Order: sequence, then C-alpha cells, then structure tokens
Amino acid sequence: MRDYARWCPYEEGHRNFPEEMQMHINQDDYNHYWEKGWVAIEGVYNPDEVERIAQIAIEVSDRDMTRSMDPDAATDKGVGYAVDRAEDGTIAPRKIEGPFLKAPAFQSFVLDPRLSLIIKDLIGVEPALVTDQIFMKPPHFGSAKPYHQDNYYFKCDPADHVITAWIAMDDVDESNGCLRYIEGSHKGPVLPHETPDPDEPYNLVPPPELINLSKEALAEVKKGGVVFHHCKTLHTSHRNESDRWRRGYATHWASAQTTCEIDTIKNGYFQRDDFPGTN
Ligand SMILES: O=C(O)CCC(=O)C(=O)O
Repeated sequence: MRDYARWCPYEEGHRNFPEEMQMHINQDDYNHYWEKGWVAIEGVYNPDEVERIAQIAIEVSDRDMTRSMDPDAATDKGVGYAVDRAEDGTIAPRKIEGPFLKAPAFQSFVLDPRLSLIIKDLIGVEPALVTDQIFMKPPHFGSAKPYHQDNYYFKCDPADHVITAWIAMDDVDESNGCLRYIEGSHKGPVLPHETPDPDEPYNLVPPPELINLSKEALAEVKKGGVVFHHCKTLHTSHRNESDRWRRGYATHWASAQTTCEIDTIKNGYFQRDDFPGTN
C-alpha cells in the first residue's frame, strides 16, 4: 500500500503535489483544490451512466416525497427537508437522504474506483465513504442551499482528511444553480452557524459578515464531472432558474483515522457490517 503520509506531511489547508507518485489528477487540479478549497474535474463518469442513475434518483425521490407528505410517516426532519414547496403549493423533490442505502445501483456508482482514486490523490490517504445525499433541483423550482461549511455539521478532525465529491447528474451552470465556493475559506476556522429561518431548521448559516463574497467562484461542470470540496470550504447553491434539471449527488468521505466529536464517523457507511467488501 502507498504510504501517503510519508510524502504528504500534514499541514492544514495546504499540500505539495506528490511528484513521484502515479496520480489520477494533474498538478493544476491538485493545486487548485489545496489553494482554493475546491476543484471541478470533468468526465469522471460518462453521461449515459449518469443518466441511468439520475432516473433512479427520480424514482426514489418520488417515493420519499410521497412518504414524507404522509403525516403518519412524518420524519423528524419535517416535510421541507425532502420536499420543495412553491408559493402556489405545488411540490417537488428537494433531497434524497442516504441514497446509498436505498438502491444497489447507487452503491456501485459511488464506490467506483474512478471516483475514489481521485479522492485519494487529493487528500493523500485512503478515503472511506461516510454518508451521501442527492440534491434534486427541478426546473424553475429547486430552492437555494444557503452558505455553510460541511465540517460545522460533521465535526471531524483532521479536517484535511474530510472531503465531499459532488457528482454532476446534469450540466450545471449559473442558471440552474451550480455550486458556489468562497475560495480559500478552507484555510480558516469553522464558523458559527445560526438558524435564520425557523421553518428551515436544517439550513444553518454563518453570520453574513463572515462570508467574503468577493472570493465567490462558480463551479460549473458538465454531466459526469465531479466537484470536490474540502469540508471547511464555504459553499452554497442558488435556486434553479432554468428550464433544466440540476441534480447533484454529494458523497462525503473521510480517512479511517479521522476522529469526531459526534457520531459522523461512527455512523459512517464504511463501518457497517453490510458495507460492500466487508467480510
Ligand atoms: O447540491 C447542493 O445544492 C448543495 C450541496 C452541498 O451542500 C454539499 O454537497 O455539501
């Protein structure tokens, strides 16, 4: 096994490209990730295979949405969590929580080595799959996801071992609500997050004066491309104003050495007895 720690001495928020190793990304992508806190890599998957997964996502989210509208089956996260509701009362899928546990096709898709080898190159340690979510955003509908840092929720250490790989299930750009990043924010602290809207307790946001919007960058990427971000990078996505879908499959990874103030790692998929490849 490669000894990544040897060539990658830990220094939070910055690493040097490991010249001597066989990498699945180029030096510019690597530097972009460590300098800006995110990087988009095109063509990790091909669009046809992503389309098959996107169709399954529609079926699963329709099923989830029906369940979450049923008051007898209401979840503690509330109706708004899985469902977006327009002003006229129309509803549409917002988010699938834990898709990995909901369809075998999702499992082989996210555990594909084309993804994990890139993650390993970026973080320099063997990545383990912790959790996942699919953010839907139907045409002219999908609500905004306000600015946040994943590690406010995850509470993991070292933060440099924790990364999100967001797989684009549609071509994503400014008009359909691509991800936006505050570049360099991964080098700062995890900020306090507040609940500005009591109707959306799942959307916690840092105080606006702590978000330097002059550093905001758009992460536009084609279907099958993947956007990777550090768990301290501030990120957001706007409402989908276009007549196209904007589906994003967010997979969250950490090294097995990561420790955690809460149960993020303890509850990670890779810890499950039925995790693929576990004896
Ligand atoms: O897809 C989105 O709109 C939000 C994604 C996100 O917050 C994440 O992947 O951490």
